[in-house]
Amino acid sequence: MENLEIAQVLSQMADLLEIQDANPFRVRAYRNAARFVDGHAEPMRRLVAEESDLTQLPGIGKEMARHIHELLETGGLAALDELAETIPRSLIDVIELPGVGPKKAKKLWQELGIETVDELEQRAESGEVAALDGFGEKSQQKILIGIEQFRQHRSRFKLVEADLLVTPLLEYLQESPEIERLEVAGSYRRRVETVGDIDLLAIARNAETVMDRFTSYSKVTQVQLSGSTRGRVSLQSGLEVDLRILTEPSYGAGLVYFTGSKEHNIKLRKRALERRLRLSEYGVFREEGEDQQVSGERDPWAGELIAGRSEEDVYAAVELPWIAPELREDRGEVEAAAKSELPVLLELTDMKGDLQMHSTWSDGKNSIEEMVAACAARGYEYMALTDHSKALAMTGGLDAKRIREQWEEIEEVQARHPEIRILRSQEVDILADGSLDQDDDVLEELDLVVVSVHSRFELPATEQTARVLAALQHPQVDILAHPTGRLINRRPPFELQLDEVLHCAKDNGVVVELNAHPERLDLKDTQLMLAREMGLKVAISTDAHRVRDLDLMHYGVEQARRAWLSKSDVVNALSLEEFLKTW
Ligand code: DGT
Ligand code: CA
Ligand code: CA
Ligand code: ZN
Repeated sequence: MENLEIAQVLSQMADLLEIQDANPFRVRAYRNAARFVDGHAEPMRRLVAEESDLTQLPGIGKEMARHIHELLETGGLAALDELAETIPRSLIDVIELPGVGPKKAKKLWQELGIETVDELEQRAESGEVAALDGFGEKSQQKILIGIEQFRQHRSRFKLVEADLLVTPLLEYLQESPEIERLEVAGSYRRRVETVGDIDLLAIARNAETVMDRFTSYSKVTQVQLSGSTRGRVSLQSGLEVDLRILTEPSYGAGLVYFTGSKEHNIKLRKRALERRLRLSEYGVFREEGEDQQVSGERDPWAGELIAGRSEEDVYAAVELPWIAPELREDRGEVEAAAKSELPVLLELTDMKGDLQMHSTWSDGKNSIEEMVAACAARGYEYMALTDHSKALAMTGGLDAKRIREQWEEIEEVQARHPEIRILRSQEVDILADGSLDQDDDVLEELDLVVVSVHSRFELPATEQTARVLAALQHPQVDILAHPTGRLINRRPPFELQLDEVLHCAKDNGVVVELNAHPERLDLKDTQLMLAREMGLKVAISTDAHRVRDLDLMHYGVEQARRAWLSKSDVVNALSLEEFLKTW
């Protein structure tokens, strides 16, 4: 059991005791102990293994020390189980809602029988909470807002949302002259499609000033922890942010550790042990003549520090080249690195064109001219205009007649923009029977045919797969767009036998899309890895519906890197000349 988990149990004890009207000193003892344990760098399990006297620690008395021992030995706490017999555990969530707290939670429970957040929401919506003595309209409203935040906070944030929330926080912290270094680690640095929380690492001239600045950021709604080297806050959005202040000799090791993933870290630690070294968040240590297996439970600074300042040093100490954060998922990267077989990963600057975007001819917000000028300004050699086909009537999708009219406008714009090649294209709907929503003679005249599913998501897997396979076998089809139809945190992928689809694409010379839009990222990383292993080519496209969406390309590139893709795996990393030869 880790310190954080121990702290959580102690703080739950405090919550339930408060409802029980226990002695306030006792409640405070639990809260203090929880705060101390959570902020303490050394794991309690190590202290207990060394038989240290826990009561020597600040805030830990005899009872708390007994509890910690019990938690570490049994994984549970009898005292908490006992309390939970008379008070429902689910009240803990209710207590922690903004605007509730132990006193009000108790009243809601005793007078209205409310035990869960869901029940509280129902009763607040029906107005029963406002009618309670000591509550009123205002307080009921505040509770409903609190519940909404609670829900958001329970789900993971899309990477793009995290970017929007983290960027201003970083700017705000950077303004402090006390900050020498500041970086985001964790899943955010690995560019995982969603993040649970944000992990900031810093080197500070004065840790206390930096911690104060962090906890007084205007978007902070709750300071969960504010210690000398670690702080944790919740923002208005529900996003939680950790700040850890590290020392220079350990910074690289801390960056490796807190970037994770946990599974990657475990592999690195194992390599260190095999070399009679100890790898931790503080550095790589050599301990002469000791059994490394047990030394993990000793002083974290024991032995000679041989690396820690930079990530490169840490990897080099375990005889590895530096590994890009996007690869650190224990998907074979450590083994590949050891054999010098890591791929040269795709970079944003490798991208030579964007192969899916919409204009005002269908549901886009900008004209062809505006989209073309914007693509040229981004240094692209080519771009494909892929307005929708007529089945998507609400988008103003184009039938055969209108798309021919569009080609006239494309020709005019092309004449004004010789610096970029405009490809005539369309995002053609795959109809329910697998046929395409455009006339064959039009398809033949297009430079690039992109197909996708936009309807009948509910078809059973066999039918959905047959539908897509039929489309892939059409001789004019070039790219299968957003193959699974998922919207992150909003709509699950439709049922599909993806391996069959990928094989069929390969057999028919069809490229699969990685839709770079951060709501889609479809295919996702593990699926792209399958495509790569099969030798299938990938197109990375923004699906822009306005000029500024063109800048979402980096999300696609990051996801591609997570799937180990190189420049050579991606069709729109080819020069115009090479690109035209592939179709
Ligand atoms: P998230 O926040 O759920 O999106 O995912 P992460 O990867 O950011 O995870 P988080 O925030 O819990 O921890 C940040 C990093 O710290 C994690 O990637 C690896 C490291 N870490 C955390 N707990 C452990 C642990 O128990 N063992 C090891 N080896 N590493 C850990
Ligand atoms: Ca995290
Ligand atoms: Ca974290
Ligand atoms: Zn569209």
